[in-house]
Amino acid sequence: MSTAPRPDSEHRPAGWGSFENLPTGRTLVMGVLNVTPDSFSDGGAHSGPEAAVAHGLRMMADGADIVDVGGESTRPGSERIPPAEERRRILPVVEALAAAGAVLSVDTLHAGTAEAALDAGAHVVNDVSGLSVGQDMIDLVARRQAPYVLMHARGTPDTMDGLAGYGEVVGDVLGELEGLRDRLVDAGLAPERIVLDPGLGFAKRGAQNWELLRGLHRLTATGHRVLVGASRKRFLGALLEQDGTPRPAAGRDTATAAVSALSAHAGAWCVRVHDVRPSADAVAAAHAWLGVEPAVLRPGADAGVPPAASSGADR
Ligand code: PMM
Repeated sequence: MSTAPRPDSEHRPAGWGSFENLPTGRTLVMGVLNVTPDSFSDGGAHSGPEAAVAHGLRMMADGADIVDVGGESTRPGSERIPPAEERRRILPVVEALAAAGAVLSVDTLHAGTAEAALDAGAHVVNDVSGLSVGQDMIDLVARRQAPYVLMHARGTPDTMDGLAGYGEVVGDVLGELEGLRDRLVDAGLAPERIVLDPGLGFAKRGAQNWELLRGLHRLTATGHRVLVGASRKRFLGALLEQDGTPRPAAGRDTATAAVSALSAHAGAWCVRVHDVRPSADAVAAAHAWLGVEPAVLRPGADAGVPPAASSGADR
């Protein structure tokens, strides 16, 4: 559940403006903005891009450092849509949020959509294809030197649930990510632009997600930034089940925030969440625990002038 917008005088979220300006030395929060026809519908009046943009701005005010814009659901069994429709949904939202200074990632399986979003002002490509990644996507991010979230997945949203056989899940996922990472580097993408993501819930059974979280340090040990996307996922619903019934997605935000805090403690670069405020707070608590300076906790905290990433002042 999102918090209500603050009064107008305070409701001027200042984003970090570019990937290079994102703070270093603390875990970032990425807010999920799913721009699908029913996502923001209140029965008609506010179902257009305006409602999605307003939600993105509200997540920034709540502490989102990055807004992840997606137009196509990748849940198991979800419906595939033509890339042209995907672009029609997300591009106006990307343009408006980029103009407001947001750092934006585009959550897409399609190189054409990723390129159009980069042209419209997005900064990061977030691709959940995993082992099915197309050469066109690899060539695109290499050509544009676009920061790229390389998420582990096997198969497609329709087939992935049957592909969760592993010898040792952390080692297998890491090995497959490193193979993909090498393809990206061979194509010319700078290694520091590659973010690794274990792909929780993508060809993973319940307990395997916890093993991956327990083994997160093996991903951070590669030297790459690491992103964790646990928000509201099925394995949290199973954890919180009552009488054999999984907790519905809307009741999983407290557990999500706990995973965010623990991910921050384990050195994740970023957590991807639907409800930003609880995770931003949880990450702030983890940072206080670790002794990280609180000065850079929120975009706009210093009147909207983000510190330069290279200053080191935020370490
Ligand atoms: N999970 C989903 C969608 N996109 N992107 C990254 N990088 N990591 C994830 O774990 C991830 C993602 C599926 O979750 P949603 O349908 O609730 O957004």
